[in-house]
Amino acid sequence: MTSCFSCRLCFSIVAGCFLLFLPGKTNGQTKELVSESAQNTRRPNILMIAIDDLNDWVEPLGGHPDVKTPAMSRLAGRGITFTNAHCQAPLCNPSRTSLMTGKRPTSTGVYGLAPWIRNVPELSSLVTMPQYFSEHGYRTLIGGKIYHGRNGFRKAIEADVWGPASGVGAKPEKKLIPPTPGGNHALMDWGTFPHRDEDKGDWKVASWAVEELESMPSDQPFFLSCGFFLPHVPCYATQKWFDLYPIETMKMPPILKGDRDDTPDSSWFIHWDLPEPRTSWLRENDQLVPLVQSYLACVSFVDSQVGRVLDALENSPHRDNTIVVLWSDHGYHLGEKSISGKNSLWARSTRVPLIFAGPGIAANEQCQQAVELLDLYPTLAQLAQLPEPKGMEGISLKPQLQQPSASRERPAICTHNAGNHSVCDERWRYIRYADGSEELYDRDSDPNEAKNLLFGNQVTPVHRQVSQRLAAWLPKDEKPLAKGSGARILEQRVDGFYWQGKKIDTNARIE
Ligand SMILES: [Ca+2]
Ligand SMILES: [Ca+2]
Repeated sequence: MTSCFSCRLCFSIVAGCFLLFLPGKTNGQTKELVSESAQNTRRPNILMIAIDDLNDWVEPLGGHPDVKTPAMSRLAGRGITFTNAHCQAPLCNPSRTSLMTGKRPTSTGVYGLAPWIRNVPELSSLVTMPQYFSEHGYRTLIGGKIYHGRNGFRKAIEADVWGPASGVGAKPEKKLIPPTPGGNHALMDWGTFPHRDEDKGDWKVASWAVEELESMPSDQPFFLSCGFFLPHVPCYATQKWFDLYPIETMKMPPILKGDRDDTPDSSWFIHWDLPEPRTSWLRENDQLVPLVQSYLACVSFVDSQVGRVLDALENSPHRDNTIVVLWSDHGYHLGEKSISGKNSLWARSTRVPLIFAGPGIAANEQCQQAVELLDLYPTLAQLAQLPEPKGMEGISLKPQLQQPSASRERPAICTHNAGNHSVCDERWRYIRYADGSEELYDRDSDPNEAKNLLFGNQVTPVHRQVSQRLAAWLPKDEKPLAKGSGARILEQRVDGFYWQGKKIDTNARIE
């Protein structure tokens, strides 16, 4: 599938023989170790690069015609780009929880920015991806934003080595934009101010990853997770990155008038009241263009940090035996469909960069099959020739990494709070909300998902048939909210919908 910027312009990854079972040193569970270090040295290393809130505005996905991401293009040239990859939740905590545990939000009940799995008795013993690799003899390292916020930060059970926490780094003395609705949230800011790239949080995370790659012990395979914070708001970058995107020539995203006239009320309920400004506020305050420019500047800056880490890998003894995987936790709206931010079930929120490179992976290829971030855990385990992890809900991408045209049956599912899901295959996106309302988009002819084919009374039998086929994949037996859930929680109760514990008054919609 090719992403289009507008209707008019189309911009276009065998285990050894002897296993010893030794007491685990990190998490109290049995630790399975390969007896010979020679076995370990044959296993590939994993370098996982995570980027926060990065939508498809990267060169390998062509989501914005002007975007400059040479490092991600270089990685794509060495590997496979999944052009139809989707997050399992359009929000940091549930998306990352899903990816790192291999379970859907509907299987854990983690839908909001809280809880952290270790705080929930029935989830606390879930084996995360780094833990699984640690159990199999890997040295695990986590730096920057892998889990949401400071979840698990510096906890020995999560990783052997911890790098810096994620963070903005240098900040202006006060916000650069006018006070934003909903409490003038400190993160809702963007623009440039005098500072140095070296003073940014992501620079420090990249520097840590570079140092670890340069000094990595060679007698043990590693799983290095390096998580960048930008282009998450606040979108601050130094002037040089803004200079890449002169306002006079910068293209704006397709913001279609009346685009939500054919979307149900529930499409508003799932992002009822957010600190991220609506498009109307951005326009009234002359902030739409500055936001787009700031986001692009931050994407290019973070790409340069990806480049520093890739350079370090390529200059290291590990270059030929390391699988690199790059992903973002979800996308981002920059004015499309009347909103900025995430928390929607459309492509702008669900479509994410997903690139694999390394030994055994085809170079410079694209895979158009619908895939899920949930697939990472079983994929990386299989690529490392580890036993199949238990309880995985994703499906290994190894067939596609060897042959990009290898077909997959299952579509990609994204969930935002219980009962609200989108289901994507190679062509269509079907959405069903908790109240039963629906949307269907033909992404071949309508890449911006503008025309809801289930709106009105003229639904064709073909569109009804496609909807029913995709609806059959909707999650069943959805778990209720996990203990301690909070932030961006939508609940359906007997007397209506509640956003963060407050009843939704449909007359008070903020557009
Ligand atoms: Ca995020
Ligand atoms: Ca529309």
